[in-house]
Amino acid sequence: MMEWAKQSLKKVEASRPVRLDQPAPLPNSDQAEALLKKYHPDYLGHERRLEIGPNAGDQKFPLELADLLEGDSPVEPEYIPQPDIETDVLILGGGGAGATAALTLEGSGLSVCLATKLRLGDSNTVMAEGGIQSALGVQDSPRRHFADALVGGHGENDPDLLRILCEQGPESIRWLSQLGCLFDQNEEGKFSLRGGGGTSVPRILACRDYTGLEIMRVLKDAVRLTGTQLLEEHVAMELVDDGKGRVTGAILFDRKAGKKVCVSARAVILATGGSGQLRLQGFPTSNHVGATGDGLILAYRQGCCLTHLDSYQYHPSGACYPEALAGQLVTEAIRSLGAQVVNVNGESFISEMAYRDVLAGAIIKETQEGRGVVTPNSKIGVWLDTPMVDLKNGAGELARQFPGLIHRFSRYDIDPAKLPILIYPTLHYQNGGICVDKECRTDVAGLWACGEVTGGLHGRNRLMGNSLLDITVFGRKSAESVLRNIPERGAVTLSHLQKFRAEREKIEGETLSPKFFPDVSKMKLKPASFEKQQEEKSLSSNFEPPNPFNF
Ligand code: MEZ
Repeated sequence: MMEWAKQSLKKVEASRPVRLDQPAPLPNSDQAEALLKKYHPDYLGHERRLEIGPNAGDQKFPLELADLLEGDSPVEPEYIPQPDIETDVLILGGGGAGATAALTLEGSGLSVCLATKLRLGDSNTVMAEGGIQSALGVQDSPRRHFADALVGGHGENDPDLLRILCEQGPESIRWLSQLGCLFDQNEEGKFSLRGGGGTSVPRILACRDYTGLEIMRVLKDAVRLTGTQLLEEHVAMELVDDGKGRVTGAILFDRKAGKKVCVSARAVILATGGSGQLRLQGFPTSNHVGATGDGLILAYRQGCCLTHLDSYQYHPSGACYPEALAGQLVTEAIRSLGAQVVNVNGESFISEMAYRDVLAGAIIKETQEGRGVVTPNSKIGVWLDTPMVDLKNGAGELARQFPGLIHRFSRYDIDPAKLPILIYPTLHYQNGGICVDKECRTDVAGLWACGEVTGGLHGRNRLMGNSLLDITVFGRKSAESVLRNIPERGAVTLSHLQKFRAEREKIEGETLSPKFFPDVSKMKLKPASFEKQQEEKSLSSNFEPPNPFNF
């Protein structure tokens, strides 16, 4: 297998004994900065300022996102919202943060409605592999966790949010365990803790390499047992307001019925997740198909400030070969157990435990300077020397710790315990997002936000495992704050949209936003019925399946 890379694979194998004894060093701060400035996609000027809305004229946004933030709503100007559903709390988003908020509200006496554009659980949460951080180790503490995350975030994390995250870590693990989440334990029955890029002590709990899937499994099962009204395949098109600046619900699009549904709510929690499927600069992504940044657009139109959205996380180890796996996550945990990052000549050029942004920059540099490995389809990457995990930890360790990885690659006749795998940075996480306070309140009354859609917590570079903790801690916080502060029911209008439309008259172009689904998925707001799809397939002689690549 991978005959085309035979020469390079020989060099990788030959250099293993030396690399085992002499791993590449971590870059110093000058080297790290130089790598970021010259090679990291955030620093290449693919961004612009906005002309309208609360962030107009200040920070820059990636071009793809800027166009959507200034786009027009798909809701027709003549539409007059009339509530079809009344609920106390409307949660938008069916991933980990939204599910956690719903569970926290259970039993409070408030009615809760959770709307998700796909199915409950379809989210970046399930894509998270390597683990969740919590200061549970003997030499660890929330302060140490705080310090590590602050350095990793380039000192730009919101200290109040970060403090809450770190302090609430142990309690969140207890909560998830009580719900039934089975974190890996050692022989003494204690949680196994792994290290990660930027953690000064082992702090990452995992469920092998499917941690997010396991967490979402228990959250999803638990939500289905609550009184939460679930609206699956309901796409959030627009938020509604009371005409005096308070959010009072949302207009959804019921994909099955093919019609709008207006929900009146006393409080709305936005938990719509990230935006990796915008595939900035043509990068592949590790994100699930719904991650198109919808919540950012809806909140921005209401007047919410956004922060740090010029900062995205490109996970250094996205799969690069075989192409069917392109962009999929190869968990950082593999690197923390010893897999090294190696170029075409079998040389280890940077410590695999460098911060994610720096490591991504170093990999891009290596490929741009001719030391990458070129696939038969002209994709380029570097090796992640996975057999080193067994060399360092004993035979069978890779398969024991990373069954998901073995399963995915074995379908293409690649055994990562025997052969290295080819990687390239993949768009993984939206570091920035909607500004929130310690209670997850946005700038606009009636609207709370939690999870990846928010910004500030992780600064400019999130550490591994802090996003699964984020959704747990702040999913709960947002719901607790709603419980304390829920307003009375208000009128349902689109007056903010009228104001936004007046402001956007100066914007050229006809972009409609949110995007809802990535172009490559060919998914539509209103899906064609199954029969119609079959009919279209048989009528069209040149029918092609969706192309999962966009780079
Ligand atoms: O938090 C993450 O992004 C994570 C755990 C990713 C991974 O490498 O597994």
